[in-house]
Amino acid sequence: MSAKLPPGQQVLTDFPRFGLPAYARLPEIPSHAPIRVTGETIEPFTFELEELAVLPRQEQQSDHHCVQTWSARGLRWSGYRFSDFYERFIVPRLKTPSGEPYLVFRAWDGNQAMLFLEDALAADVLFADRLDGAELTIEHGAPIRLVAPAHYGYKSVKHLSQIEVCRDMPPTRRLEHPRARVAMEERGKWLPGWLLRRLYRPTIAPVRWYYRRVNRDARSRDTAAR
Ligand SMILES: Nc1nc2c(c(=O)[nH]1)N[C@H]1C(S)=C(S)[C@@H](COP(=O)(O)O)O[C@H]1N2
Ligand SMILES: [Mo]
Repeated sequence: MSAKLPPGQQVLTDFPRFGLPAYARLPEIPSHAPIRVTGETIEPFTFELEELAVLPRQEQQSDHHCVQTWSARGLRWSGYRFSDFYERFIVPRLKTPSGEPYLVFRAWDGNQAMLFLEDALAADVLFADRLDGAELTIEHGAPIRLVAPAHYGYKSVKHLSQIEVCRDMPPTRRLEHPRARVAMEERGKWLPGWLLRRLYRPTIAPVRWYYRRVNRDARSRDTAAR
């Protein structure tokens, strides 16, 4: 967490559940939800979430910067460093000693994002299972989400289901910038950050409204069905 906000961001006092409209509905997560790790140059494996407990627990306070220009400051995450996971779980299964330069993180709701391995190994990239002193809720990415504070929020994939290790740069999705570094205002791959911030800012309120509405309607339908 730094004192100054990155370029083009404004502070929100809350931390809304947020994303593309397609992912507004809370996803159905299987009650047993191990994470699969795949890739041409590793021995694929699946790990149970409980296995992460062999790694040292990491507490961290960091800011979340959504590409749509809102920031939530001082979030207290708890979980495991991705770099510790990488050393312990992935490195021993690599068929190439140097490892591959790209990773894709996929989620139970169908969302995904790629990260350069170099960026994913930063000390503040976590697999988080706790937020602000409580177990991570489904709204914020349970059972496990990625937290990559130096990158726009869309790289912090919620509800992790799969990780792929890639030799070639995987295709980025729609508006995704390959690195999306907040400090460099790498908001998107087509248009410059200073322009995108103007286009994105007016979309915050409608997305918040839609996210609240979709889940309120879903909850009342569930209650009616019971
Ligand atoms: N699986 C998944 N991860 C996701 C998203 C999503 O829709 N699905 N949205 C991304 C975006 S755009 C942002 S800003 C953050 C929002 O996290 P929050 O809903 O916990 O606030 O999650 C990111 N990770
Ligand atoms: Mo976002």
